[in-house]
Amino acid sequence: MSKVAEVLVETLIANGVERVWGLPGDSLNGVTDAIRTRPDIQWMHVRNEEAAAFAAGAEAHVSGKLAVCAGSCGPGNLHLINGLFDCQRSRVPVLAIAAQIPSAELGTTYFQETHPEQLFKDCSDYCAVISEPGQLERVLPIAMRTAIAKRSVAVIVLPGNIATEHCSWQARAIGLLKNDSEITPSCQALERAAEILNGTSRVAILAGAGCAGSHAELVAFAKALHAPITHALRGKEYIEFDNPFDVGMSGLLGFSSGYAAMKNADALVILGSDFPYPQFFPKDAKVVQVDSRGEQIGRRTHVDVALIGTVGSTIRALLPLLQAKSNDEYLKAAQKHYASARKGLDDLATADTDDGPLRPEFVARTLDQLASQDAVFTCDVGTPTVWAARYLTMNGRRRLIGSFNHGSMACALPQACGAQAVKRSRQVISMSGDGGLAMLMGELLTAKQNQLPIKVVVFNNGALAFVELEMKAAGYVNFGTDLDDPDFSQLATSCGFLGLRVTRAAELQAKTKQLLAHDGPALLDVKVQRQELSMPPTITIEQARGFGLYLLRAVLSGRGDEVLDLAETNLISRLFS
Ligand SMILES: Cc1cc2nc3c(=O)[nH]c(=O)nc-3n(C[C@H](O)[C@H](O)[C@H](O)COP(=O)(O)OP(=O)(O)OC[C@H]3O[C@@H](n4cnc5c(N)ncnc54)[C@H](O)[C@@H]3O)c2cc1C
Ligand SMILES: Cc1ncc(C[n+]2csc(CCOP(=O)(O)OP(=O)(O)O)c2C)c(N)n1
Repeated sequence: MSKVAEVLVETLIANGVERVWGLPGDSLNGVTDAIRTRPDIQWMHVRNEEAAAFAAGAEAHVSGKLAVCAGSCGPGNLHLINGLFDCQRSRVPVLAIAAQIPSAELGTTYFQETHPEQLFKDCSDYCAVISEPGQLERVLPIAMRTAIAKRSVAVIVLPGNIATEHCSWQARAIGLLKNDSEITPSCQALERAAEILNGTSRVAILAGAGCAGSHAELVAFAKALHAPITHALRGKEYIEFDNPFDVGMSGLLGFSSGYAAMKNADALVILGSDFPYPQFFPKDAKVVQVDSRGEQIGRRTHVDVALIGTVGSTIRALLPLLQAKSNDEYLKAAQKHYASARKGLDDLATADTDDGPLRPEFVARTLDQLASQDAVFTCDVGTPTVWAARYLTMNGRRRLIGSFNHGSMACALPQACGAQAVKRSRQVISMSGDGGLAMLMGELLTAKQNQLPIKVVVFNNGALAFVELEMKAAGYVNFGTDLDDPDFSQLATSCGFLGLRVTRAAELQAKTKQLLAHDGPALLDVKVQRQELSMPPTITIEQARGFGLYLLRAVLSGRGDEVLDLAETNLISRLFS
């Protein structure tokens, strides 16, 4: 008879799981020991379990398959939680094994006792406690199917003593590798949508991550409607490429053209997007929204027709109901606006500083130009998200991963590890903030130890720069945002990376090439400007007032130098022009 942990591992293997991310501890030792003896599944040792969850999420994002992470009882699995929130919000299938203290001790406030079934509730769609060996035979497949079908997180809470007991059940495949079912809305609902779309000439499309795999349908739809397409950030990798209708991302970090296209439309079609900012939606337009999960519809703006369906099949069903449109003025104007907004941002991506910190836009643009055509990019929450959104060119083969819905710092490095594990020969680049890198810096060792040849570019501005912008916008004087950083290149060198550093624009090209060509993990620490602004396409009176107040306070508090710096990086003129 096999042990529970052995059958658990056998079940994972039978369902295509190739690795488990985690960190051992006594309650988990039965599981790690079962992995140790199997050549067909890998233990991916991390330095912090939070990274295990981020890595598993990125693995699932790139592979489209179920990924697994594990933590020991109490603090071990508590560390998983932040990363699991990210997996759940990004809708990637992840199974977490949360080891638990011996079952006989439960309820006694035993050493490391926590209640994962409560703690993991909010970051998962399924969480079950195993209280006897036979239970896992049904619970494990349910957990795996839930994670795959809902593209979400499922958690199994497994006491260490049960993992090492014997059981009589066998591993088997669950018959579901990914959720690729298609849903088509009813004819009546489609007709109501067509009526709206046929009745107006100014239609805009807001497209999101739900358009993955439906690029051809999306472009055909926009063509039929003469509609500009603005996208939400998570849709960037699926929408922007080979798309003459794309007018840029919307949102505070987006393009004014994306904002205008949506705001001035008479009808808006939302396709597979949960774009979270209500103030960017048009007030009076008719709205048709397509989402495979009905409960997502209408969460951000009013909706006239709700179509519960997958994007591709819904468009295929809707297209024959649309009347040909003759007027393409709205589209043309939006495309023109996009060209000028794009140029405005391109103009910022220059090496105009001979000495001293580089423009981060220039760093991102250089990376974009030198990276391979199938590179996977990960980016930290903070200004690296801005540079990735604006300066990376997607082409249908490149991928972009970040903590876009959960918004957690420090995601980029562990996500790079997760993406790299899927294919070691693929180029994987982490666009890290100096704050973000420092937060999970131990994961450099994870990359080295697991032979993951990731490339890390540190946008080193010596600050929590995104927060500084937020503080400025709200009228606060910067406080608590300085970072006393090490030389990350030296630090990376001592971790077994190739460590490189750039402090002048003239060095960037050669060092980036060296970074990307290195056969192994490598890190490039780039000194970038601290005050570079991620200019929003629309600034509210309140925000403008906030900046004014910031300047006043800065002067009053004797920080005139900083105001001068701000002026030099053109913040003021760009804001108020
Ligand atoms: C610092 C920071 C700044 C940001 N600034 C911006 C910004 O300026 N602009 C911006 O856009 N984002 C920004 N974001 C990201 C933002 O928070 C959201 O993550 C993003 O807008 C959501 O993108 P989405 O709608 O494509 O993806 P999701 O929120 O994941 O929504 C996808 C939707 O598609 C549905 N779906 C999935 N598959 C299908 C299918 N096959 N058919 C139909 N429906 C499907 C899902 O149910 C879901 O409702 C920022 C994030 C950070 C961290
Ligand atoms: C775990 C976590 N803590 C705090 C925040 C709030 N926050 C958002 S961006 C940011 C600054 C990130 O700094 P850094 O990684 O250096 O990037 P920068 O913006 O400076 O380029 C902070 C603190 C967060 N999103 N996540």
